[in-house]
Amino acid sequence: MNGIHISIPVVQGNNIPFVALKESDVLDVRVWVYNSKEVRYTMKPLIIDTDIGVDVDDAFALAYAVKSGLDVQLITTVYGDTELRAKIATYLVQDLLQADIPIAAGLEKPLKHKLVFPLAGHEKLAIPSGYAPSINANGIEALASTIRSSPGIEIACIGPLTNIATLLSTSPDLASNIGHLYIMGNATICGCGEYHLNFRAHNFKVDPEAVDVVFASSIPKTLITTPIAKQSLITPEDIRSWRGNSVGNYLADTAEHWLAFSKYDCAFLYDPLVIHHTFDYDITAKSSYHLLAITTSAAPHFADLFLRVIRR
Ligand SMILES: [Ca+2]
Repeated sequence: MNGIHISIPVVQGNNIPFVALKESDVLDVRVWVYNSKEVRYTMKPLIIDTDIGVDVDDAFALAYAVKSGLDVQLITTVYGDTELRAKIATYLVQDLLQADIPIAAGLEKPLKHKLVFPLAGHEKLAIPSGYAPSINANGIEALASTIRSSPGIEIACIGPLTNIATLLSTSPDLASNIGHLYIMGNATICGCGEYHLNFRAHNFKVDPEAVDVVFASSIPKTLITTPIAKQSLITPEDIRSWRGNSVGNYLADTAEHWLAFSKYDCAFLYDPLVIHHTFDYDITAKSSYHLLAITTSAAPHFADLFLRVIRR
């Protein structure tokens, strides 16, 4: 903080879970309060690499990042129809949330796998008919230039790891510029101080070679695991409670399309929990293995926090 001490006002209440304060280039501190717990963090540049479109949790994650005031410098899309995914992200982030964040479409095909699961069909309902924003089709180049210009930048990897693996393979010098990778996936922790990555997790299963590249890198990583993330969920009643404004209506519509398709009676907050780790790392406990930490405990109050932020 460059030796400057500033007293930061804190507001606590059901509808105001945190207060943001931003002053000049020497202070960029946010204070986030939940009950008596106070979390202070400095703003850090962040990239979000997402497969927004089928499961609604990516849309939740982008809304959660923007509504939390994070310094998101780039959003890239990955896997399958990345142009449609980029259009969905553009509509949500730039049109509805009014956030000036660049968005670029990344790679459609896994490194080696021939099979790409098709979209479910309800994704096109997430953008208005005829919506045709200009899309930057070179996500890898956008990743490289953003990382190069922002040493220490962190990446929330909430889709398959194809883009990140390709970046590390084609521009290995950029690995030292990446401060941390927060990865949604799965692993089994063994009793002998070891772990095994679990390739049944969707993000790992569809591009296992990309997982190998990313996990072989020297970048510090946190793996948010499926069983831990799955313990934070919201109900159809929670979703209906968002209605009343354009963003809330959009998220509710999109979530209801997903629930109708998936036949689930709740929506799991996998990807929002990944985003939350980027500014409140202790939301879960973890086991550490050199450069990798793997979540081991649930975050029982996270769904409540998420709902409060989305309702702001
Ligand atoms: Ca995702």
